[in-house]
Amino acid sequence: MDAKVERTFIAIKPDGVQRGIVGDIIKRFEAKGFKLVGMKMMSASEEHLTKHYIDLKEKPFFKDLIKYMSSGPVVAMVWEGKGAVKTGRVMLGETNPANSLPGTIRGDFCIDVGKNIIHGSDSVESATKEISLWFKDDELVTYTSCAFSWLY
Ligand code: D4T
Repeated sequence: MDAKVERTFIAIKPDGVQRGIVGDIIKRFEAKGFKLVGMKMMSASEEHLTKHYIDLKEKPFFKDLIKYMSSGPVVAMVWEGKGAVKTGRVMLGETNPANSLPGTIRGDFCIDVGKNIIHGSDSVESATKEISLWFKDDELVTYTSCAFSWLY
């Protein structure tokens, strides 16, 4: 695969939506140079979220996590670009905002691990699975950004 078309799944969680941070988050990914290829707002069902977080099913915080994630709308997005998965995670910061440096999204906008405002795929393999769970093929767009030749 061409490195420049690597895709990652990013979701602004219910607290990020309620607190009005959607624009700030989108702005960071745009300013970095990543290309938005899919976006929708949705209220995710517990069943859908259980599929998304299936690897965490045995964790003690699983039930609270599903309750929190289904407590309001989320903004689901797919961003594309070279190193989108790894760089996306760096931009997010650590899972626990207390360990996230200033300048990262969690470092700048939240406090508690149970309200950490944003999700980002942790590997290319997870990204592929998550994108197909959250988006139908025809909800993703292919286009050339006019900034492409100024980024690469
Ligand atoms: P997500 O998947 O939401 O991007 O988070 P991370 O990839 O950074 O971290 P994760 O999968 O280990 O955790 C998923 C989700 O669970 C919440 N959580 C996590 C929690 O409430 N308590 C905890 O102790 C941990 C480790 C936060 C993120």
